[in-house]
Amino acid sequence: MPLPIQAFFVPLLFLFFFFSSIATAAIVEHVFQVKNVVVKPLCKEQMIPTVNGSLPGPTINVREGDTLVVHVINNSTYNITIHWHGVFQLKSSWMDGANMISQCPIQPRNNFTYRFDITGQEGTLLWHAHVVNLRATLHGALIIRPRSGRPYPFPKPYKEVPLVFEQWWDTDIELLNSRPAPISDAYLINGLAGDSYPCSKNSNAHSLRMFKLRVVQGKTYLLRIINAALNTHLFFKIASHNVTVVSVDAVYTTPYVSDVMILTPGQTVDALLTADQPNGMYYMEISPYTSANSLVPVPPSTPIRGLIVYEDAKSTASPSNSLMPSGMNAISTAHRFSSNITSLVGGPYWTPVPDHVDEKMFVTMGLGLKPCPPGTKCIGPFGQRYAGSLNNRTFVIPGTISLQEAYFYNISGVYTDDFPDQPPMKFDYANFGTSVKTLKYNSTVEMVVQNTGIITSESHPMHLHGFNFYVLGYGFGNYDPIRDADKLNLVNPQMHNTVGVPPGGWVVLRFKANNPGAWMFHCHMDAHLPYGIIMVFIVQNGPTPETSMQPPPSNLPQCTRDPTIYESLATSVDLSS
Ligand SMILES: *C1O[C@H](CO)[C@@H](O)[C@H](O)[C@H]1NC(C)=O
Ligand SMILES: *[C@@H]1O[C@H](CO)[C@@H](O)[C@H](O)[C@H]1NC(C)=O
Ligand SMILES: *[C@@H]1O[C@H](CO)[C@@H](O)[C@H](O)[C@H]1NC(C)=O
Ligand SMILES: *[C@@H]1O[C@H](CO)[C@@H](O)[C@H](O)[C@H]1NC(C)=O
Ligand SMILES: *[C@@H]1O[C@H](CO)[C@@H](O)[C@H](O)[C@H]1NC(C)=O
Ligand SMILES: *[C@@H]1O[C@H](CO)[C@@H](O)[C@H](O)[C@H]1NC(C)=O
Ligand SMILES: *[C@@H]1O[C@H](CO)[C@@H](O)[C@H](O)[C@H]1NC(C)=O
Ligand SMILES: *[C@@H]1O[C@H](CO)[C@@H](O)[C@H](O)[C@H]1NC(C)=O
Ligand SMILES: *[C@@H]1O[C@H](CO)[C@@H](O)[C@H](O)[C@H]1NC(C)=O
Ligand SMILES: *[C@@H]1O[C@H](CO)[C@@H](O)[C@H](O)[C@H]1NC(C)=O
Repeated sequence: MPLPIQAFFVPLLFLFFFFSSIATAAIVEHVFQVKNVVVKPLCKEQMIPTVNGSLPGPTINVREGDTLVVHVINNSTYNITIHWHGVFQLKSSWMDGANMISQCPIQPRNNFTYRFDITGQEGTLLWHAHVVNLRATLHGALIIRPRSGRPYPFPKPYKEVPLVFEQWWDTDIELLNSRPAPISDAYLINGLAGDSYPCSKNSNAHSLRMFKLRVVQGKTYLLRIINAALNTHLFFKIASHNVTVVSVDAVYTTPYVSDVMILTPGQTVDALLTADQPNGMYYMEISPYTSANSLVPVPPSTPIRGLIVYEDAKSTASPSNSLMPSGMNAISTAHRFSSNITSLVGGPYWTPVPDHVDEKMFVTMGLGLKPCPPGTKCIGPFGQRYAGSLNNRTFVIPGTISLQEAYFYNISGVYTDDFPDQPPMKFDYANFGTSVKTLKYNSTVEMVVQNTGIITSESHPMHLHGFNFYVLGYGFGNYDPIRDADKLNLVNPQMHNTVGVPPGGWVVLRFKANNPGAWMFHCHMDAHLPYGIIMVFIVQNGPTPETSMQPPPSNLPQCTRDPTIYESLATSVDLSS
């Protein structure tokens, strides 16, 4: 395979031999060296933090039922956490890697070992840093295959190909770290910008800087697609080919044929591509979906291309192009793709939708404006500053200790347990605080998430840590609890860990809170995290040790060596209970 990062398939082969001999769960162990290296995807050399020096970072291959152990050694100049995006972390909430929520960061010259089981899910997920903008370059694929001997619920593909979409700033990472990030310069497919960018274009035609997938006519490939972009939804299309979606966010779907797909930041799609066209070369293309109105700056819409090359294609052939949706067509295309996916009922891990709801929440979400504090310069429209909120709460990330430690050790003053189930009548985006919603173990939560679009009605990708949720419905306008509730899909709804709330519209989500710990629910556009579009669910312990939080690992990174914060922790909670 002429993939740019050969490492993709080396561990795969190794695992294949390893697992063909044993049928039981394995321990898969890796080292992540986080270090600054110089790369040059466009014209300029840039120093970026990476895992092991590659962009994207190494692909992790596991099987369902395995234990994954990753030793993260921070040899960079940044605070780091690694989030295993979409992994349930059943009984391992300390391993979620959410900075200041599940743990304090791994500081430079420090290390931490993530160790957790991967159970009850298969497909493609991603890992990424969860500290300010660092996931722009610290990310990679996490591929969960079925346990040895178990087939996929679709025809076995000839080959599997990870496709990681990334957003690139051709600028100093320090500037990127000053929030919010400036407008990005390019997108990348597996680290490569393609032939429509300067420097990419000039470097020896199609030979160097464009991702190429060589295919054999008649064979079927499983594309494992990840949107690792910080801030943009991306359309993906292959010229003259349809694909069959078989899984989203590592949940199997009813096979769905489409010529174009859309992924929000943090979403993944597994799709089968059959090389069923005449020998030749075909562009694959990604393009940003900008649902925001003109008040919000949008990145350039230059297409980002890769190439499908049939084995017998003439090297002189010119690739055929694809036509990307644009304008209003983009909104309807995005909606058609997103809303038509259904789960594979009866497939592996399918669980029927719980019909009894314990907690009903109506959550308004949006981006607004606040006056700029005197003496500062704000980048929002009319010289104001952006402020985001959920139900009139603008979340403030704790500064001295992680929220989960504050919960576990019963330390007061870090958060308030008062996140409202309903929005107040009127918003003014003034209510800054760290507010959480506490859930009883095993309760079923239903959330209507309403995009209020105060200054812009752009689509926000909402991501829940620790759980998948059913997406019972999508719609535009205001959610109507009578008319719209009747149309919800309780039979075979799609499941996600990240969902794009339509611009000026709503989604209805349902999940079962069967995993104790502190779990973020937040907008996965990284630019919106500092605006506070975040809340946290605290799921209480169940009745047994098996359904209760474990104590944190002894080497969990600490925010400070200040003994006054930590000295009483060991005695403040009875760990034996
Ligand atoms: C990284 O580790 C090396 C030792 O392995 C140390 O000399 C260096 O200062 C560290 N750099 C950073 C940025 O932590
Ligand atoms: C990362 O690099 C380290 C040190 O070079 C190596 O031991 C490790 O195997 C690499 N990890 C992966 C996942 O490739
Ligand atoms: C850590 O980074 C420093 C430069 O910051 C470098 O000199 C050293 O070799 C690195 N160590 C490892 C183990 O990569
Ligand atoms: C990890 O950190 C501990 C101290 O916290 C240190 O003893 C150990 O050598 C470090 N391991 C690596 C691989 O750097
Ligand atoms: C893709 O699917 C559509 C609808 O099923 C069909 O009309 C079209 O011909 C297909 N295109 C290709 C290239 O197979
Ligand atoms: C998908 O959803 C749209 C509504 O957005 C509907 O018109 C269409 O028939 C659905 N089905 C398919 C296969 O696209
Ligand atoms: C937690 O602390 C509060 C006071 O700060 C106290 O009222 C409560 O009983 C404590 N709960 C537990 C479980 O220790
Ligand atoms: C929204 O939050 C602000 C700040 O706390 C508060 O003054 C205002 O009353 C809240 N809005 C409503 C309608 O409760
Ligand atoms: C939680 O729900 C599951 C079914 O979803 C049930 O099997 C289990 O007994 C419940 N546990 C508790 C403690 O309620
Ligand atoms: C890194 O984390 C520590 C502990 O939370 C914090 O004190 C420090 O300010 C952080 N550094 C940066 C650059 O954010």
